[in-house]
Amino acid sequence: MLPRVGLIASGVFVSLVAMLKRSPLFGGCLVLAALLLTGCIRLNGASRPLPPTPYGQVPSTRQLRWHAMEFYGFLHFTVNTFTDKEWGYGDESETVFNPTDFDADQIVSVAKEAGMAGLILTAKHHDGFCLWPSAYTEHSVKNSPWKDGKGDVVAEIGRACRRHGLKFGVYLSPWDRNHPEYGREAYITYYRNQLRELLTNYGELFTVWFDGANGGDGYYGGARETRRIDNRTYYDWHNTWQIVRDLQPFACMFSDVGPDFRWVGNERGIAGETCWATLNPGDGTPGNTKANLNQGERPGTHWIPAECDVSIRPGWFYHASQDDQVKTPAQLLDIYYASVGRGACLNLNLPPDRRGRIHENDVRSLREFRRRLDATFAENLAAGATLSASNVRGKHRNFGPGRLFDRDPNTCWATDDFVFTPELTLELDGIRTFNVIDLREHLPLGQRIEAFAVDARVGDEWQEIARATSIGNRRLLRIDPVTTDGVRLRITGAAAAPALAEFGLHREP
Ligand code: FUL
Repeated sequence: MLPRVGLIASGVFVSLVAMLKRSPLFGGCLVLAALLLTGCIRLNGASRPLPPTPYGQVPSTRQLRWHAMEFYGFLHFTVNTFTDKEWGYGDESETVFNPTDFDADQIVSVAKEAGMAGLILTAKHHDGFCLWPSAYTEHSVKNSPWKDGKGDVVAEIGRACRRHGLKFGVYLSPWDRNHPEYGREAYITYYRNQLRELLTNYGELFTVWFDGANGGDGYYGGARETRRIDNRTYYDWHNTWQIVRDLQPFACMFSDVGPDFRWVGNERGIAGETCWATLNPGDGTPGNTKANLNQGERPGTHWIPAECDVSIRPGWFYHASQDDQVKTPAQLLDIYYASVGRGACLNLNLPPDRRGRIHENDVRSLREFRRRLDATFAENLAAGATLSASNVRGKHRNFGPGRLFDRDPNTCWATDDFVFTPELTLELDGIRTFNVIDLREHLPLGQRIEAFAVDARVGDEWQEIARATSIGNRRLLRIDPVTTDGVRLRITGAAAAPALAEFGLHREP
């Protein structure tokens, strides 16, 4: 009924404008027209409910882009690859950097085949050696024998990423064990100059990654001493971050506490069983927080979701001695479910070897990991189900449970305001066996759901098969295989009317 009233009102409005346009009273009638128009919107509005009001902190556009990536990689590559170290002292000769068969396309295509959406290269690690020919130091590829000093690893990886459709990001270690001025004001100018080079010469960056290792002993231009800095004040982070905002507005910045995404608190790739995207980072400077990085905090003052960084090998850099310690496909899957599956992004490190390629053992493991993931998520066994929800916002199909199966994170099943604990029953299109449950919240409205449970129908009874807390970008629950034709999702706790974007049931082989 109401949409028709709206249509008639719109029709009357259009004819009125056409008539009055020819009249000398047209100007004055604009006010009347505006009033009528408002009325129309209200009438139509009643039939098509507005989305729920966002709850608490919500992600920025750049953070939403980052969330959507879910899985990307790190490339740890520098003089350490050739000296067999994890942390170079800063006195390494530039001549040690000499990959014998560097192949950016091989590196990037391995990442792409593994399903990564982007790569982050260590443009400079703690040893200070630069993988691009920086104008501000001699300690770089330009003084290495590789390509007669004409090479630029940052440019080559960046271009290969673009060729293969991956996003590109850089790691620029704040700690620099080579630079003579490290610990003093002059180094900050140097660091910012380098940052500007990377932000302006290598196309769009999806991230700038600021690691948290800061100060200690080093070469420091020959001083060979220990230099301590106060991480809260030395880098003047807020002004340093501003350079990134000015030059790459869509780059998300990582440090232990953000500002755009945070460290998950361990280098094993494991997010908290409960993992909120919000945090109370204090004044926001690294080293000045007691925030719970692994689980996040709720309600938090900022939207700073977690990134799980972990290496495919024990070390971040390539060591031939670790060729037999590459994580197995099963270990990689466990990490995936404990990171992406808990609403975080997974940043998996692949260290190029001394040839400048990803080693065959790593490639083998990644391929099988990807094969199993693809097999698992190829089909959503809930997609053909008949749905009945205890509540639908405004009883309108725009917010109906059908939205859970459109593979569009921008639509959602939402409830009326103050309906916090709805239920959804799914009559599956046959008897199905599944062992993975997949949910996503509609992130632009914030993290609303605090607890949920899933039941399977066994005979005439509902039996609980899974329960968990946070969802956020994504929640994956691995369970023992369940065979049934009836499933029920119960939202058991929420801070605001739930807005769930996707729901899936899958079978992991
Ligand atoms: C840390 C560094 O000390 C490690 O070498 C590695 O780069 C890791 C990702 O970040 O802060």
